[in-house]
Amino acid sequence: IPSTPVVINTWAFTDSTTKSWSILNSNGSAIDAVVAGCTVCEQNQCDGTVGYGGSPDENGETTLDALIIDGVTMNMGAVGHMKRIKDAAKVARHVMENTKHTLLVGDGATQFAIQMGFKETDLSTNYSLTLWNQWKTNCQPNFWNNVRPNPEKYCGPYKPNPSSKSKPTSNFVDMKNHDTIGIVAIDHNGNIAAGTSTNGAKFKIPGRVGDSPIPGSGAYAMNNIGAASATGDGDIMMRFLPSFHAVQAMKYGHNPKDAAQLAINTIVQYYPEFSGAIIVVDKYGHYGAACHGFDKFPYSIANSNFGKVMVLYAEC
Ligand code: SD4
Repeated sequence: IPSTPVVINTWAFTDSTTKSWSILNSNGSAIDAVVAGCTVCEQNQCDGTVGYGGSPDENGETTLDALIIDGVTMNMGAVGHMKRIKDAAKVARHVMENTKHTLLVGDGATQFAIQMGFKETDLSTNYSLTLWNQWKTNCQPNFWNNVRPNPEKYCGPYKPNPSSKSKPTSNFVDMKNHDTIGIVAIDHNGNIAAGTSTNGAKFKIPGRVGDSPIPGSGAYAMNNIGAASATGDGDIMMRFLPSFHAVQAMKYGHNPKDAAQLAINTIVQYYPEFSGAIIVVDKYGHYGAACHGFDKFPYSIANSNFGKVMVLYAEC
C-alpha cells in the first residue's frame, strides 16, 4: 500500500532510515531528512564505504562524493573528490543553497567547505591506511588502469598505458565492500528530495569521481513524478544515468518496480558483468527496487503503514 511520508535508502543502513524517518514524522522537510540520513552514515562510516576512513585511492587518500536534490525547485548541490572534510552531504547542501553551481570538486570543494565553516581534517584512519598498505604489498595490476592484461605487476601511481585497449567491466563483484548510501524521501507536504554520500571506489586513480554526485546518476527527484537513487559500479552506471532513467520511466507510466528494472536492464545490455542496484519511489509512495550482479539487494524503508523501519530485499 502506498503511503507518504516515506523514506527509502539503499542497503540495510537502518540508523540512517531511523534518523530520516524521525525528521519526516515530526513534520520535517524531505531535504532535512535526506541530509540528516546521509550524515548519520558518514559519521557511522557505513560499511567503510561512506564517510571518512574508507576506500583509499592509489595514494592512500580518502575522498568523498555527495549529492543533494530538491525535487520541488530542481535545485541541486554536489561535491566530488572532496578532500579533508567529513561532512560531504552537508557541504553538498551548502553548494545547493549558497551557490549557483551544481558540482564542486577536489580542493575547490574543500576550500568552499572551509569558508562555510566546516573543519578541515585528515580523512585517513588506521583501517584505511591498512587497506592501502595491503594493496601495495600484494600489488596486482591496478584494475582501474587499462593495463590489466599486462603481466607486469603494477600499482599506482597511475601511468596511462595508451597501447592497451582493454576496458574495465566491473570491480564491484563483492557488493559487501562498497555500499553508497542513497536516500529518497517524501515529506508531509508531498515534497520529494534525494541524495547520496560515498567514499567511492577502493584504490581509484586520484581524481576519480563516481556516479554518486552526478545528478541523474547517483540520484534524481522530481516532485510531480518521484525519485530514485542508485548504488554500485559507478564508473559504469554514470554512463546510463539510471536514476534519471527510472524517474522518466515513471513519467511515461511505469510503476516504480518496472522503472527500476528498466534502468538496470539498459546497463546490463552493455555491461553484463556490472554490479549495481537502484531504489525508486513514485510521488504516492509506491516503491520498488532492482539489482544486478549479486544475489539480493537489501534496502531500508519507513512509512506510516509499516510504522517502523523495515529492511526489504530485491532479488537480483
Ligand atoms: C561509486 N557508486 O563511487 C559508488 C560506489 C557504490 O556500492 O555505490 N558502491 O562508484
